[in-house]
Amino acid sequence: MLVVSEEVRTAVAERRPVVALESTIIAHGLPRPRNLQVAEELEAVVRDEGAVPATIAVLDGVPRVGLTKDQLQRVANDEDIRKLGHRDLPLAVATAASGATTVSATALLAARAGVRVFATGGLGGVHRQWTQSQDESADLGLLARTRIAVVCAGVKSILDVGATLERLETLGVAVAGYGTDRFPGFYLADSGHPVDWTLRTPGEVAEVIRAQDALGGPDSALVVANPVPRAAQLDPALHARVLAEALAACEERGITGQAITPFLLGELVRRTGGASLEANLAAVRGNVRLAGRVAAAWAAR
Ligand code: PSU
Ligand code: MN
Repeated sequence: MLVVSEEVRTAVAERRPVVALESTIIAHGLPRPRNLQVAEELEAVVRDEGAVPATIAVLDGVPRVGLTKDQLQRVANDEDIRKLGHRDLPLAVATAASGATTVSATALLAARAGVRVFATGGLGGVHRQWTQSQDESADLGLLARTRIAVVCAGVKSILDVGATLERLETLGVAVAGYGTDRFPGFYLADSGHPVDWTLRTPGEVAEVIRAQDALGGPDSALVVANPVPRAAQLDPALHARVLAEALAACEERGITGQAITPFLLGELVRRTGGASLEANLAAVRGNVRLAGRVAAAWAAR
């Protein structure tokens, strides 16, 4: 039911470094045609660190871990491709649908394929206005039940970051800042919230993964929160202004459900004249590079 590319399967079997990459950011998080360039670039960054990239998506009902060039192109170019959270996977399989996988679906499929390290941009989480909408990304619940290390720039700043951190604590998901004691803010290096733990090298992250495996306990994730380099972050004042505008536009147009995150990210790109896109990409690139190094350190175990 799950097709793991030969390259990824062999690397996992031989305990060589592998990094899982999600596809929702490609299909729904970035504008075309830049998205395909970025998808290819991210795979190249993983290879540059001596690891094998495993981009994950569902094509014609087949969940795939590790895509060919043509398959990656399809994910980037198909305007009708769905957005699949983990709950959507059996529905997509049974109906032969195609979809890009979010953090939750990617983490589940990666773990099934034996991939231990995953890189993305920003995690989903608790949305502002949660008390009315009850909108909390399925990313959180899945990360509470999946043994995977996910390198991210924190959670998307469109969310209620404080509430998301509280949920991660309740759910028992380990969180550490990478080289910082501040929780990163996706487009910003600092979300304004502290983290309790700081890890400083890929080797230290690999040690935590090892300890998680050795301790056993519930299968939960490790969130490695890696800030966007300060020089590449979005201007905080601009961020605050356009985010307020985008949230108002979202409410005005009555956007709900799965469409909220892509809508807000798109509005931010438009309203910052592309500056939020550059900050997003800088964050993702940094995360993918760090994930490659962590995977390499873990493989050397
Ligand atoms: N990070 C990005 N861009 C994205 C996402 C994350 O830089 O598009 C995606 C991830 O796939 C994440 C999803 O799982 O947004 C969360 O969507 P929702 O809030 O609907 O759960
Ligand atoms: Mn949601």
